Order: sequence, then structure tokens, then C-alpha cells
Amino acid sequence: MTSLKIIGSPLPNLPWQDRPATETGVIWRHDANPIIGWNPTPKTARVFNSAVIPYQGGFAGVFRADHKHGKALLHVGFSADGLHWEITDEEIHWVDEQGRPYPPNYAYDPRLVKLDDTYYIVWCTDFGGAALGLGMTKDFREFVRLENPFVPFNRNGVLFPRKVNGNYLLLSRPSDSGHTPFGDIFLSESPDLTYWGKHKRVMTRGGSGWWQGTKIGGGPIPIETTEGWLLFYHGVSGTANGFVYSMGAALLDLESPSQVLYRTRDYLLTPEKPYETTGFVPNVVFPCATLHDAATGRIAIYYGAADTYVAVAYTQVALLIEYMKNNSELNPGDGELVR
Ligand code: BMA
Repeated sequence: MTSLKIIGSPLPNLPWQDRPATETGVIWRHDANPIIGWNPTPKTARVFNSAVIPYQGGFAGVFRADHKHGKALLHVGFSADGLHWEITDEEIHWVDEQGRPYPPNYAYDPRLVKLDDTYYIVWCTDFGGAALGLGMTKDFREFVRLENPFVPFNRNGVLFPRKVNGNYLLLSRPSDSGHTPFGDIFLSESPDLTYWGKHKRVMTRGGSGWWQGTKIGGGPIPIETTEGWLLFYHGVSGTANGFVYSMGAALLDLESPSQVLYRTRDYLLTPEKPYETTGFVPNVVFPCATLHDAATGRIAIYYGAADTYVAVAYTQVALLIEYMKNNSELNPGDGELVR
């Protein structure tokens, strides 16, 4: 094993299972997947594509829940072990910065990050079209919505866990109004989480990998390592029966994160298990969060499966990045400065 390490705090109580002896891949699934199934609360039909974070010795999460009326909203949940979750039946009641109710028309695919003493949530919201919503909480009880960072259309907003070169960083995937048949990952900077600029194109769809030929989108909050920012992302391929969502990973330069150092040529995880291939939307593996332990390099990846379930997979940082170095392919346009 190399000296490659996660930069961050120890998290000895994260969910973990050792790699099974029969496993040939560098990512392996939790053996009791899915961890959240159909109808998890009275009002909700499906919880998936959700975000978790260490909180008060256990874990808190912001969950995408499709209600029985069909629309997606965000809900809070808590867990002692990261695997068994108590999810509130009532959705988050957002207020604006003056304390007035500010409910999103819909809300899905949250990402959750702690910056200083505040937890920030970025999700896909209705802003006359799909756009990024931004909000914060300090205690997972009161949730304040801030200004939407960008105009429509945009999805897959992913904040970095610290400022880089003095600015906050946000990955996103600009698009059109539909179930976008295209899309690349961009990076934007802000001194204050309000004004965004210095946009760069980080990663393009396509290359020789058909699994990511249609569109790509950032996944969990990037993990800082001694060799770069580790970004899990989803890649989509179009088939005769609709889209297939798989997971890959990229390593971005620590000081200039729009530069892609390595990027998986093949997918790391693709729908294979019944809970990934069958559900409300078949063939979806959609990572939105990780828990990671800097002491051991262990990473637990939380992903939505088939727009129906929450599932967990594991990897070890040195094992994964070693694999990425040996199985990397950058695309034309990766790291391109867009002027
Ligand atoms: C995307 C988003 C995700 C969803 C995926 C597959 O556009 O809506 O929430 O998991 O489609 O349906």
C-alpha cells in the first residue's frame, strides 16, 4: 500500500465491511443492501439519492423523498450507525433569511457539506425550471434557504469541503429544460457563496467509455487526499430502453481542481443487483454522499438505486487511487478553460 492518505478527521464508527475474498473490483457493495426500502415513512414512497454526514457522535442526513403524491421533497434523518435511519415523515420546512416560509416547489438530489460550523445543502430545485437550490442549517432543525446560486437549468451541485485559493468552489452540470441528453461538469468560484464566477469546464462526457457517453454529473462532496480531490460522479449511457446510470471517479488537482489528473476509463459500479436494475426507474446507481475515515482510508459511498432505495458500497482510498492511476483515460476537453 502507498502512503496516500485522506486529509481530514478520523471517523472510526463509519459503516464498514472488508472486501470479500471473491471481489475483483475496487468497490464492493454492503452485504445487506438496500439499507432503505419502499415506503420508509407514512407519507413517502421512495427515499434515494440522499446525503449523510457525521453529526454529534452519530450521523445526520438530508434525504430525497418522493412522496405518495409523486413529488420529491427533502427530509431530515438521524442514525447511530449510518445504516439504520430514522427519517422524519414531515418534509423540511425551509424559511428565508428573514424567517418567512420559503418552501421549494420540489427538491431532489441533495448534497451536504460542513463549512466551519454550518451545514450547507445544495439540491435541485424549481426556479422556473430545474436549478440549484442552496440552504443551510446548524442543528438539522431549522433550515434557511439562501439565494439560488445559478439561473436555470442546472443540476448536480456539489460544494467542496473547504475554500481553495480563498474561494468556495461549486461543481455543477448546466443543461437544458428536459431530461437532458447532454451535460458536462463545470466548476465555479465564490468569495461568499452568493456571487459566482471564474467558471471552468472540468470534465466532459464521452471518450471511449460509452457508460458515460450521454452526460455526467458530480456526486458526493469531493474527498481531500494527499494526491488530489477524489470525486465520485455518475455517468449516463443512452440505450434503447432508456438511460443507464453508473458510477466512476476522478482525481482533481488539489490547488487547481479544474484540472483532472486521473479519471476512470471503465465504470466502478453499474446496475447489476436487483435493487439497482429494478424499481421506480430501473438501472440507476446515483452516488450522493460518502463517509470517510482519514485514519484508515476507508470510504463508505451512499448511492441511490433505481430511484427507489438507498444503498452503500465501500472502497479504500489507496486501493482505489492506485487502480485509477492504472486505468485512467482523460477526455478531450477535460480541464478546458471556457472563455
Ligand atoms: C436524473 C435525476 C435523478 C434520477 C435520475 C434517474 O435526472 O432526476 O434524481 O436519479 O435522473 O431517474
